[in-house]
Amino acid sequence: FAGKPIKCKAAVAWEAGKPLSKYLLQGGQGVEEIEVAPPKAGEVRLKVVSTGICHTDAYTLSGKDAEGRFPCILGHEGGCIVESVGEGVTSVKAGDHVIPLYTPECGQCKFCRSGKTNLCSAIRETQGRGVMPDGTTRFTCRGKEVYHYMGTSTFSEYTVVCEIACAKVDPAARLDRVCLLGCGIPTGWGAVNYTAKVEAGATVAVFGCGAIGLSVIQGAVAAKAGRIVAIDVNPEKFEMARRFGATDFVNPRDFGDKPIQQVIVDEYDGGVDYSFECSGGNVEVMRAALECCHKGWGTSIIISVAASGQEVRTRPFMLVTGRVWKGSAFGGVKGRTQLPRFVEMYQAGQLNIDDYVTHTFDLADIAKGFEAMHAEYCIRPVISV
Ligand code: AHE
Ligand code: ZN
Repeated sequence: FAGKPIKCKAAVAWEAGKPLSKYLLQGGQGVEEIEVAPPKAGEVRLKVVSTGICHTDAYTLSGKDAEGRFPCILGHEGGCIVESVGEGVTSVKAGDHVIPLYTPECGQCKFCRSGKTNLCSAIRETQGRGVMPDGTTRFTCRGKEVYHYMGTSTFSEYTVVCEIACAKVDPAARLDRVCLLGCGIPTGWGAVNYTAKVEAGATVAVFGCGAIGLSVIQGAVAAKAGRIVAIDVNPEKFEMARRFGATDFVNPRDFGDKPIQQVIVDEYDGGVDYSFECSGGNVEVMRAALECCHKGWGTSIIISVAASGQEVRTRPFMLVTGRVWKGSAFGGVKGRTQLPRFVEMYQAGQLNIDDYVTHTFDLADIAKGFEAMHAEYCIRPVISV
């Protein structure tokens, strides 16, 4: 196929606020046929083997994402194999196993050279507009241009991404597992170890025990944190949190009207050393996470994505008296240089990925994956593409 368009199946999100299923069911088929153009210079065409579904995909589909553009192909947790490469691409070749990165790593922009952040700026602007760096898309469906999403678009049998957005990983690793390293797991683990730099013995509070919260817990165990406090209004989540290494469990609903920040300050000797907000974008939880931190040094990391227009608040006194508010994207992880190590940890049994996979579906049934995410208990649906 190299150099030629590929016809393949994909889940196309035609319109914001409409369930994917409505369109997937058109014509009685679960998915639609699209055409994927060959990669241009600096680009790589990938065969997607597996993909996770993240709440951010549902968020964008809902229409709340200021950057959502339709029609598009969603998906950003991919386990892929390079099909062909465009002109000038040297760091990957056909057959390599890669995880696409929504936070790429060019190594040359001001951000990459700063050594202070993983937020590469090389292609961020076009990525946010759903196009490749030359301003065009590689997808067409029913004669219409279809936009890319987060520079990854993994809900398709084939996708095109930039070379700088390819993390090459050990081909021995299961792609139906390491696909989850495309977002949720490094986001939580990295927030602990790269953004907060949690030290041994520290007390850590985790608000929300979904995929990100569990990854924070794993990261805190790796950092040898002392007490790891799992907080969730759904006590069903505590069993898995315990399995991942949480030591304490708090359900805010058990304390009546008492604000959860007050509960934590009272129970944990003035508050925690670090807190992580993995609530799925609830700005009141973000506030509670900051305010449950210990006076003088407690640091809170915002991880989840709040709907555009939402704002966080606290009394400035909370910061004046030494609490620190931070946030990070993709856990501060530099994908091309640091993601291969996550795969090694998984292969060595030092990073749990298997337990996240609570549901599996074929691409044609991806709508069921979206439904499962909002069902009672689901950490991650993984789609076999
Ligand atoms: N487009 C959204 C913002 C979305 C957002 O914050 N995305 C996170 C990743 S979510 C992964 O599930 C992120 O990494 N952001 C950094 C960046 O550069 O976008 C909006 O509200 O406009
Ligand atoms: Zn995500």
